[in-house]
Amino acid sequence: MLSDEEKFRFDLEGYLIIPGVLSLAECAQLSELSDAAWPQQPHDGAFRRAAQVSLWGNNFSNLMDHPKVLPYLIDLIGPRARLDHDYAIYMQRGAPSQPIHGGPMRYESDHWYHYNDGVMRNGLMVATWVLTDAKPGDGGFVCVPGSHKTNFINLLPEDAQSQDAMPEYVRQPAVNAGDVILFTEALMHGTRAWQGSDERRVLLFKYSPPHSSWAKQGYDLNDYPDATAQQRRLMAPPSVEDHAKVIDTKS
Ligand SMILES: O=C(O)CCC(=O)C(=O)O
Repeated sequence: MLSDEEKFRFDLEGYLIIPGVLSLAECAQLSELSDAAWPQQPHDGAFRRAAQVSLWGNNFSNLMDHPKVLPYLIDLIGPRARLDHDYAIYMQRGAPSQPIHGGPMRYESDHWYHYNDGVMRNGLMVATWVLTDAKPGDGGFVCVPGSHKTNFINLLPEDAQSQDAMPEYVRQPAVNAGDVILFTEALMHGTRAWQGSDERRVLLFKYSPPHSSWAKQGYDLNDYPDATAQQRRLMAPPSVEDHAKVIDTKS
């Protein structure tokens, strides 16, 4: 559940950092397990991306409804939130930038942020599990704070969008291993070239409201024999009528 200050910040900036959700030992364990599940290949470049890390074992799939993060997602998406897709981004020093994208309803109908009568709601949302530190200037996740409410999405200069320039309104939040970055895809955001000395390692779990799906294909529950009832509700296909509440809540 968001505190009053977190509500203020999310509404103001379109993202939040939940500090220290995982311990350093848990981050190291996830990192080690990921090396076994997704070993680096000789032809891999400095930027690596892997789909569906939730299939790498229960340590990964259990992140989808982590008790410290799920209540935030329910507050921001609603009680019938669904897990849409998940993946990893690993970047070595010199890995290139990915342009700034997202923003409210530019091309994608599920990128939105609404506020009404005390309630915040979002389309596609992201929980980024940070396994390694990103210090100021290292790169990685960048965003334009407040742009989830912009009326001038098309006026972001091209060099800022491509990240050839970094105007002061583009921010790279510093994060520590174990933090979770929560952001709405209505926020303009991207990936900045990695300058850190260690490999950047993040796991991204993306969530949708009950009626929408960004992914082409949803989760096959047969792939998750150990999934709990709550995780099954979370991975259920999109439906307004049919998508059950993930956790029991009166809202
Ligand atoms: O953390 C990052 O590198 C940004 C990922 C991204 O652009 C996205 O989730 O759409």
